Amino acid sequence: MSGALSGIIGMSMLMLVTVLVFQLMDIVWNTQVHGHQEFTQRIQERQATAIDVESTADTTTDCLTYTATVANTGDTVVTDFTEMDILVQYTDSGDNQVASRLVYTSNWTISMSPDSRDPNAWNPDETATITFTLLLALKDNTRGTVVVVTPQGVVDSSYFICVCEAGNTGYTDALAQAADTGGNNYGFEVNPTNAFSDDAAFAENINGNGDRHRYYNYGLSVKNSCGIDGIEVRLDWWLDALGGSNSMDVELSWDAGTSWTAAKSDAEESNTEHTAILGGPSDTWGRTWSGSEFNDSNFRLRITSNGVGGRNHFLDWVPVKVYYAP
Ligand SMILES: [Ca+2]
Ligand SMILES: [Ca+2]
Ligand SMILES: [Ca+2]
Ligand SMILES: [Ca+2]
Repeated sequence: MSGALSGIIGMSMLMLVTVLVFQLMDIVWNTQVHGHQEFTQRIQERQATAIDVESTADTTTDCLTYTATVANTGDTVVTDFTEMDILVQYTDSGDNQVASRLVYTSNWTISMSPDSRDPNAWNPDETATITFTLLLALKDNTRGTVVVVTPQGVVDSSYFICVCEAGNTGYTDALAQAADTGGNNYGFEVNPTNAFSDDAAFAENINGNGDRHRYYNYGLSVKNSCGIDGIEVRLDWWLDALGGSNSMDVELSWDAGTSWTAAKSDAEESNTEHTAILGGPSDTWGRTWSGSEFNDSNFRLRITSNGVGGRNHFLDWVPVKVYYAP
């Protein structure tokens, strides 16, 4: 009896084990099939993905922030940018060799143009602008490498450079002003901010011979690896009436108004607006400048209204243009 019972129990156990083994095999098989399908899908996605880093450009003169223009030349969409990698390799301004992975949103951002399909997703035939910021600036006159890796593991790379290219800032407008000492100490006492732009509105210095006024915060941005070839200042100005040997002087400061260049003067008198150009593409106003001396914390421009006879001096615009070259 006990022998028969143990036989039945043995058979039951065997059947149970067999069922469990088959179930386990089924699970393993399904997992393998599923994994294989996923793997195949990833291979196919990867084969369908292609990008092309078409160009890079520095967006600031400090060689710190760059843009990479990257075309989606494949057939897949990138939606999750946290799965993308932006890798950079370069020599920084402290002469350190850097190889780092930049962090999405902290160190790099992406935008698509045109972004006509699926807003904020990077579709085939859309070009992405990737803006990336280095932890420390790229060394002057060197180039670094940026590598773009898609979530599918597809890679393209390009160089980015910190090299001065000859050019000029174009006429830039002041965004700040203040009366200086001299004359009646009020400078252009009426609407001084009207000299920020070329238009019908103008600043007025009333009966103020010898009055001085500062214009600054020009937002001039010149790489330190550039040499300064020339500085041009434009004065659009006139008088209320002729007579009295009137003129307008301009001086420039590179250290926030502590030191000044020798003045350049326009002595053309007119009672309607005329344009005077002081300095020019190859006139450095008597000194050697560095790029950083044009930034807003350093560069200042000072105007002096000269004359006798109590004339009013009117000023429409006083922009600055800086010429630079390697
Ligand atoms: Ca899109
Ligand atoms: Ca005045
Ligand atoms: Ca004008
Ligand atoms: Ca104006």
